[in-house]
Amino acid sequence: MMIIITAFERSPDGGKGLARDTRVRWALEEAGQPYEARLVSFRAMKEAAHLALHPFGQIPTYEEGDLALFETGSIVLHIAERHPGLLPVNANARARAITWMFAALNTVEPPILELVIVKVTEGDKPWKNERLPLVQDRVRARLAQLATRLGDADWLDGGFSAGDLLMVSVLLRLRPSGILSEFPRLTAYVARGEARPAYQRAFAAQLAINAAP
Ligand code: GTB
Repeated sequence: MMIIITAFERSPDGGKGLARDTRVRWALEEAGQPYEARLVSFRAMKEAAHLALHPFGQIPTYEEGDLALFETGSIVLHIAERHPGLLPVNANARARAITWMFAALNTVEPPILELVIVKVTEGDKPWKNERLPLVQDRVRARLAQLATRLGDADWLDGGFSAGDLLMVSVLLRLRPSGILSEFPRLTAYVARGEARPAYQRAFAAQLAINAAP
């Protein structure tokens, strides 16, 4: 059964890989699963056909036969549970890797999204200049804790896992801010993720769509 995901018809980042379909593509590439991408416009995302797949009118979604999923955490976990390579076999190591998936999405991503909101969505608001340094410092505090835990290891808990896939994906969103480069260990960690052949294929696939004339 062919897997179908949805992605932006034209991502606002022009193909930098920051939209969330990239993490799903990456997981599918790590798992060696072929897939097709159905591209949707911002208008189509809010129409009934897409809302039936995604109640919040967003991308990405995941369809496989009669299964339809939304939320990248759930989609990546689904892929990781069904195919080898993204979660350890040992039960405790597997539970720890899943913990890192939640940590990426529930603890590290929120302040990063807050930063995007202050800079982009609320960029013209009068409170922006007061709020920005506060939010930046909250991001720095999280990154400092993460860098301490990572230490000199290549990955968060032993071998590469779906936890690293989501954590690297979340951290990539920070790169345009310059904050990531304040943390050399995390910069190297993200570079290790990006160097993986599966990430390269996922990145190229979304770029091919977004860089098209
Ligand atoms: N929690 C959900 C998940 O993890 O799946 C969040 C999904 C989500 O935010 N989807 C965004 C979306 O559909 C795309 S990824 N937005 C349209 C809408 O809500 O109407 C967020 C995103 C968008 C653009 C860039 N960019 O251009 O840099 C980066 C990330």
